[in-house]
Amino acid sequence: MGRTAGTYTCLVLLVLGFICFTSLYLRYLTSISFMKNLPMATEGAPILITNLDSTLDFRARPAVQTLTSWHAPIIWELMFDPKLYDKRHQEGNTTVALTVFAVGRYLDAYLNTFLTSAEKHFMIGLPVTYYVFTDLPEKVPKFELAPQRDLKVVKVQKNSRWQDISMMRMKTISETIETELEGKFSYLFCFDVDQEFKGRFGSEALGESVALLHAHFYKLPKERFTYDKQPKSKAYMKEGDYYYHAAIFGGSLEKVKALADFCHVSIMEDKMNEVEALWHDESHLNKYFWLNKPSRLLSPEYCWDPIIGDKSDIMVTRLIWEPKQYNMVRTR
Ligand code: 5GW
Ligand code: MN
Repeated sequence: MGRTAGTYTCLVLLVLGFICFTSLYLRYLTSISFMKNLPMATEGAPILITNLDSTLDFRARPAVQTLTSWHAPIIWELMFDPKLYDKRHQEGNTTVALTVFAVGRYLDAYLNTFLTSAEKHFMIGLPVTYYVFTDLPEKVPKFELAPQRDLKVVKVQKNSRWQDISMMRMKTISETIETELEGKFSYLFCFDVDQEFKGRFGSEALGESVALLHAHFYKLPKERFTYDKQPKSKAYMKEGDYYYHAAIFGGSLEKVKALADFCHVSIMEDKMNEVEALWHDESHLNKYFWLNKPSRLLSPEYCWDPIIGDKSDIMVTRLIWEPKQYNMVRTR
């Protein structure tokens, strides 16, 4: 009797062990096949950072898409190990520049909140330089920046049409990369000012060419994407992959310059042809990312509009849209 029970237990343990082993092995195999599909590191990227994305867990968020058809990761909370990303970027001496425009009334309305909150949440642990573009340099608030963080103010002209304030950012960004930034930074991020950081916006967001999924569109069918539909415009698109939000884009300096140049040249051509894209610079940005696929996508956790009722996919709000101030409304 005792012997039979012993043999039986032994058998059950063996079977359990086998099941455990096979499932672990299968998991390992699938993770390897995921890795094979990941974008290859480009030349020049520090070796330490090269294989970081092979640590991403693409199954951490079953309810949302975490990989594009061209194998770019879409970054959501739980997919990445923040400490590991920070450590590797620190070891690789990654440096980050951030551009933000605060022209006219937008300076008083938004800049202070944007910068104060960025000091708490944006790329903490890495050297960061803010570039603030404004027509009112003397009105930029004085800041106590954390060590390794710097702020530069660049004076720009104020365009009279609001569409031009927004669109001409592309020209200024391109020129600034060429004259100021090239060679000094590993990555550049460009932000709208009317937003507030609320949670970690860290090194997991860094990549060669980074686009943001628009919070209002990421769940909608493609037919509802508001691409430009005028064949006369350079931004005209028949079809696309996603609807990207122009409030945040980034990447290597080279890639951001290519994007900014593309958008600026397209905007100028449209002006010559007396056409203006539906959503201005954002329409051109969407066209650029359709023709030049981003290597990394940020989920709407990286730029959320609190007005949206369905928050079921949003585990962390890292950055939120500020409410529009009504003394500045226009037809958008
Ligand atoms: C002002 C009135 C209407 C539209 C834009 C402006 C405006 C934009 C401005 O007066 N000053 C300014 O610095 N901007 C910059 O352009 C800000 O960085 C702003 O975040 C960015 C885009 O304009 P937004 O934020 O009003 O556009 P949406 O797409 O968020 O509505
Ligand atoms: Mn905005």
